[in-house]
Amino acid sequence: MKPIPHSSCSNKNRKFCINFFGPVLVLLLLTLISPVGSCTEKERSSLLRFLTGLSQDGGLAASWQNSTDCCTWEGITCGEDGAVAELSLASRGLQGCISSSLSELTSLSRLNLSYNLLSGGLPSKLISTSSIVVLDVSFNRLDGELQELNSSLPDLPLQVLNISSNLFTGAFPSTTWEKMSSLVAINASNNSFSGYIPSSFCISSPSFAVLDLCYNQFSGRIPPGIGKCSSLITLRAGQNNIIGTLPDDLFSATSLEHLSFPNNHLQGIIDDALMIKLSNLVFLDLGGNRFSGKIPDSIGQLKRLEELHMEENNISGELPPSLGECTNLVTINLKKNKLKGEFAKVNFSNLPNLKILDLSSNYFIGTIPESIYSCRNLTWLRLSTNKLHGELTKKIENLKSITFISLSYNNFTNITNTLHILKSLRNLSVLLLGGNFMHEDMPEDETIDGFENIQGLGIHDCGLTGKIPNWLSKLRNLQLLALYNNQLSGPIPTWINSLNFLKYVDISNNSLTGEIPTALMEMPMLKSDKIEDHPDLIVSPFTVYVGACLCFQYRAASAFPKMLNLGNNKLSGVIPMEIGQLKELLSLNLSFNNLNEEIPQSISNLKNLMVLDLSSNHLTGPIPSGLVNLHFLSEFNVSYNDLEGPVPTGGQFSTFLSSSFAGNPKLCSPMLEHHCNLAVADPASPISTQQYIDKVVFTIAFVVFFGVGVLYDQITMPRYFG
Ligand SMILES: *[C@@H]1O[C@H](CO)[C@@H](O)[C@H](O)[C@H]1NC(C)=O
Ligand SMILES: *[C@@H]1O[C@H](CO)[C@@H](O)[C@H](O)[C@H]1NC(C)=O
Ligand SMILES: *[C@@H]1O[C@H](CO)[C@@H](O)[C@H](O)[C@H]1NC(C)=O
Ligand SMILES: *[C@@H]1O[C@H](CO)[C@@H](O)[C@H](O)[C@H]1NC(C)=O
Ligand SMILES: *[C@@H]1O[C@H](CO)[C@@H](O)[C@H](O)[C@H]1NC(C)=O
Ligand SMILES: *[C@@H]1O[C@H](CO)[C@@H](O)[C@H](O)[C@H]1NC(C)=O
Ligand SMILES: *[C@@H]1O[C@H](CO)[C@@H](O)[C@H](O)[C@H]1NC(C)=O
Ligand SMILES: *[C@@H]1O[C@H](CO)[C@@H](O)[C@H](O)[C@H]1NC(C)=O
Ligand SMILES: *[C@@H]1O[C@H](CO)[C@@H](O)[C@H](O)[C@H]1NC(C)=O
Ligand SMILES: *[C@@H]1O[C@H](CO)[C@@H](O)[C@H](O)[C@H]1NC(C)=O
Ligand SMILES: *[C@@H]1O[C@H](CO)[C@@H](O)[C@H](O)[C@H]1NC(C)=O
Ligand SMILES: CC(=O)N[C@H]1CO[C@H](CO)[C@@H](O)[C@@H]1O
Repeated sequence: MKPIPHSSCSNKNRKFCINFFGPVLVLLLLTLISPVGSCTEKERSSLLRFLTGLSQDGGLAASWQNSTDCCTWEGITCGEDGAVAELSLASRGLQGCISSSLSELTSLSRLNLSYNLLSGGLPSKLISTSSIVVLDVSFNRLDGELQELNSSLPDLPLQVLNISSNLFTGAFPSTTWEKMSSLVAINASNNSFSGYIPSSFCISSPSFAVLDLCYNQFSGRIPPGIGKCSSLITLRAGQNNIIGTLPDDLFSATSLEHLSFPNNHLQGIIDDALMIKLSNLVFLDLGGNRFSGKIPDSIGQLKRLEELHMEENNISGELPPSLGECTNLVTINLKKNKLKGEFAKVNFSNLPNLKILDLSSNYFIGTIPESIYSCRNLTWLRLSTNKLHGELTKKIENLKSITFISLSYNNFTNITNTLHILKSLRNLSVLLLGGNFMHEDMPEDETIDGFENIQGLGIHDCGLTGKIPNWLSKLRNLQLLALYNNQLSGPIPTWINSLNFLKYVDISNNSLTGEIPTALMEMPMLKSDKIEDHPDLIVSPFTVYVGACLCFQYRAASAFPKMLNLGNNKLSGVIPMEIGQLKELLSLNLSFNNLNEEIPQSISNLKNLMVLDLSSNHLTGPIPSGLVNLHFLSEFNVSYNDLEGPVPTGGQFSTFLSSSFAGNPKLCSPMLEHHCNLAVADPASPISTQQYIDKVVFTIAFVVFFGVGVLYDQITMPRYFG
């Protein structure tokens, strides 16, 4: 018997892999004689070498005793001949490296080490054994490059290789696959492979069915030769840097059911005559590329199609009416293209399974086709930023499952009618109507009730007149209210604190009058973070995509910033001292009002504040010095008031520009025109380490609170990109 070599874990994680017990084991094993029908001494030795290569064995050693038949060891299954056939150690918390000794198990056909913390390389001997059929090392921390196999090897039996969700780098093997005539599936997604996509398996392996290369750094074009993959069912390569067009040859892979190349740099026109060849397609995702031209008419022939994703391309022309013939459609996402014409050209009556329809940010005209109201399973309807007009009709009440409607930035009319129709949709949780109903009256009709589950309501940018209506007080589940850019007058209603979940209020740029009500200072969500038992705002439709390309478009819709924006109104009186109670606030904007007297010291209690804008009021007195203790404050504006005294120094204040303080002639600071007396002046200090840390903390916090949320995009981003 050969002495046991030191672990072959090849690269940088070597330190985990020192074989402490090797010599001892040799002695022990030499004394062993394996009983007939159980695993051989050689197998036991290979397994124990694998075990010693682990720095964390998840308790395996207790079961893997040299004295017992290894067929009884945890995770091991032997064949009828008593030889080790399967090693199944998924989710064991294993750490350390994968010893190449496993390749000596000559009957091992299935090896599953997924969901561990294994590191180092994947021994190439394991891929090239003459026994392994299924190799799954997905969800580990394996790294390094995969070597091309020696071309002199005989044909190998490997059928399934799952190396996804690791840290592999370098070029993806190409000629290696020529040795594997039984290959069925390769999943190499979620690594850092680069270079070209190979297509060699299409020639060598007639049964090749699944290739997943999503989330890597593949470049170059889609290789010719894929069309020879006559059994190919799934081809995913989203989130790479692939260029060029869809090669004609690709359309010869007529078994394809799942074709997905989102977020690459693909371009060109999708050929009508070729598209038809892929009549087995169930899932097509070409989103986030540069495709142009029209959606081919022949798409109607794809009778099995369930998901169509072509968002964020340069697709023009009208929607082909034939789309209405894809009767199995569940998802249509065509947002952010250059589609025009009437989308009523499609008869939606024949799409009973449709759940998600996103046609936002195109140039559609006309009215919402009545036929859409027959899609009883529709949960997500986004038509924002088009040129649609008209009124909703009663028939929309058929959409009992709908949870999200965005009609923002069109030219819909009759808001009273719209709200009366939509109020009965019991599952509606987000309703975005902004940028329509120009200069209509905000309905104050008490018969607007319902909206039982509404969590987010946006009726902004409408120039609506009237008051903040009382019916809003009945929306018990409201978390987010956006009424900015209207002409609403009257006071801020005192019932505001009865909405227990309200945490985002933007009523800026209206004509609201009166004082800031103290009720506002009693808003439960802004006062306390204790209220956790409410479901978080809205599921994003992107969760649906997770099952799709594995192109991880999921974005947390929670973590909405807690915000009050009352800016640009006609509010008067003082900033209530009770403002200090709103400890959860991240952003407070009271700018462009007629507020007077001093800024209450208690404002310094708002420890989470990131944005504070009190500019363009008539505030007097000093800037509260306690504000320097607000470590997250990154935007601060008190310009154009009548403040006086020195600008506080230190903390985040060392990062604010003089424009934050402009227009207060009585303020003094070394950075302002008006310098303070030497006695009070404090030379601007260089940014300290603590301040730098604060900045970093802020940046992280900012990303967390402001950088997420589909809904946040929906509500606030149109302000910036229409
Ligand atoms: C490996 O084990 C994991 C966890 O049990 C399982 O999800 C996966 O399907 C297995 N892999 C193969 C190829 O069977
Ligand atoms: C790895 O991929 C194979 C083939 O697609 C699959 O059977 C297996 O379940 C995957 N493993 C995990 C952990 O998902
Ligand atoms: C590939 O592996 C990832 C996990 O790493 C999984 O989510 C995905 O579904 C797999 N792809 C296929 C085609 O099974
Ligand atoms: C991608 O791989 C990383 C590292 O293994 C893992 O944490 C992450 O969950 C994977 N992503 C998905 C969606 O599979
Ligand atoms: C978008 O498509 C039009 C033709 O429809 C073409 O003229 C234009 O160059 C394309 N733009 C990009 C960025 O590909
Ligand atoms: C749409 O299709 C339905 C069912 O096939 C049919 O009854 C209806 O007349 C069609 N509508 C239009 C506008 O063509
Ligand atoms: C409304 O939502 C609830 C809870 O999510 C769900 O159980 C119910 O089936 C939905 N109703 C319809 C008509 O979709
Ligand atoms: C919006 O609709 C109204 C009434 O239907 C019409 O007068 C107006 O011109 C339309 N505005 C735009 C920008 O299309
Ligand atoms: C709005 O719709 C309601 C109900 O359909 C109708 O009574 C009212 O006249 C409409 N208002 C306008 C301005 O068209
Ligand atoms: C304020 O709202 C009006 C509509 O009521 C709009 O025309 C104007 O542009 C808005 N101002 C700002 C600064 O957004
Ligand atoms: C505060 O609101 C005003 C008026 O709506 C706006 O102009 C300003 O940009 C806002 N300030 C911040 C910091 O967002
Ligand atoms: C049969 C045999 O050799 N058993 C040995 C296995 O290893 C332990 C120590 O880990 C020894 O105590 C046994 O004698």
